[in-house]
Amino acid sequence: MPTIQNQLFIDGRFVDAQDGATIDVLNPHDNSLITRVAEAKAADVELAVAAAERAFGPWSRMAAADRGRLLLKLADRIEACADELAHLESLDTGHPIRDARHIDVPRTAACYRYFGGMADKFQGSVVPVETGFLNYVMRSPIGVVGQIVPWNFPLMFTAWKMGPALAAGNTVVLKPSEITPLSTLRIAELMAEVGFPPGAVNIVVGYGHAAGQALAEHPRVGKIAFTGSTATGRRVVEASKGNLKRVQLELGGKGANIVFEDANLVAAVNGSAWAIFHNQGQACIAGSRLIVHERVADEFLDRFVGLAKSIRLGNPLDPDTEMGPLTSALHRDRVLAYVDVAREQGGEVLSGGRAPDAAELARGCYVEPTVVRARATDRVAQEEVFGPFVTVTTFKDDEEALAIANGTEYGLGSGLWTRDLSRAHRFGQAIRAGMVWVNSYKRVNPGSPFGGVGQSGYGREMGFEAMHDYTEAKSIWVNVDAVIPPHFKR
Ligand code: TXE
Repeated sequence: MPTIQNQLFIDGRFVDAQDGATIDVLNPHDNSLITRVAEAKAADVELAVAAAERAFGPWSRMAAADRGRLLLKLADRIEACADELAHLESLDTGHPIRDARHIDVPRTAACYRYFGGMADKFQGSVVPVETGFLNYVMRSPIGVVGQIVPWNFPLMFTAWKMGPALAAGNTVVLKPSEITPLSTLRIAELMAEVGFPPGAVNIVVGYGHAAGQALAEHPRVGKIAFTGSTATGRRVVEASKGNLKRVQLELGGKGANIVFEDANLVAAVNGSAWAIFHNQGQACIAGSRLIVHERVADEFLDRFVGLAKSIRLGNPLDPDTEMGPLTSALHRDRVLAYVDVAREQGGEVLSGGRAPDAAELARGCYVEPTVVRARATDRVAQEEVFGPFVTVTTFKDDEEALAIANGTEYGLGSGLWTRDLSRAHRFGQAIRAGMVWVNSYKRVNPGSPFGGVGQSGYGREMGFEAMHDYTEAKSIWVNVDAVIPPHFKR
């Protein structure tokens, strides 16, 4: 069994909430209680911010290479605990254990390692200004940053947020989702073990309306980085305005995934199934809108629906399981309600659309892989369902494909399948999105910027972009040997 931490992590110590409140953490496989975790409210967030403020001076002045070394040590420690962390993530979120072990944990370690290496390589610049002056631009940390993480990829998303923030010299108060706090608390424990100083990282588990709101409003938090729904993102922007804190938003998506008539259909079918059904479709970049050329639609759908029906649902801790439960019962109900919405608007359910029959899954949050034929303007093709639910729409020509792809308010991830090189580049540039994958889908790497446009948010995680987003440019002018005549002559 993995180590389960169930207290808040403030100033280098695990502590109860000041009012003793707790949150039940459930296993989505059967809705049984895993543990009760301390619930932070505004007073606990205040303690965490104060600890992060005290830690900021020493942490930001520490040699960048030393901050980097701690992140590298953390990456090593995560790899040493890979089985345990995978188990914990799988138990808490419902990720199939094979994915948690071979995707979430390695990507988490890789992210901390990338930013550990980045810490002493991210640098400012010298500007060639007028004679007699030296002007250099430093990248200074912002200070205390607040980070709010959702429940779909807790282990990975905390790495995406904490890695660059810490490498750049900020201190962190992070609020995991109240639904899935366990891997984040374990990471905090590993951080303490490898030598992160008290206060550099603080974890306040709590509800959005209380702890999340307090963090977003906090007058001494310099930046808030948020991943979650577009509606909550708007509330975060509203809450942040008191001290004009910087805001970075990674919000919803409605990923277009276009299959052209010249695509390698075998690759397109497999890639499209990964695009939507990995993590039960609970991914902001999920390829949730399949847009298929009408000439290949029948053959494509025949194979794709066959594959969807064959996916093995089961207890996420079983190594043979390919798809686990959704992460909460509330969310399962939300996803299943969209099946009715699809039918009401004339959509045709080609597979799934219901909870599985198997008795051993009856108490869990399971939904069968669901494929729905819908029009591009239907609600299910416009709103983020965030489940194993994909709409299929056909098109006649490139112009129509692009109009459908760009026909939502979102702009996060999207993919296209074609053998035509110039079309691949043309669409890569024309699709309104933060990321486009050609003959592939959902590739991420700590070096490559991740984020969206439109209602998918702004700012970028990972890569140099993230380091920019976690620092301020500070311009310093030094008069080396300039003689400046007096401006006001007396
Ligand atoms: O998200 P919320 P929910 C989308 C997806 C899903 C929908 C609703 O479509 O169906 O959102 O999920 C914290 N101030 N995504 O309701 O509310 C909350 O505690 C500050 C997309 O779970 O956005 C949690 O830590 N924080 C997505 C985090 O926000 C607040 C990931 C996300 O919760 C808050 C998850 C408040 N007022 C859902 N209210 C993605 N982009 O990957 C809540 N929170």
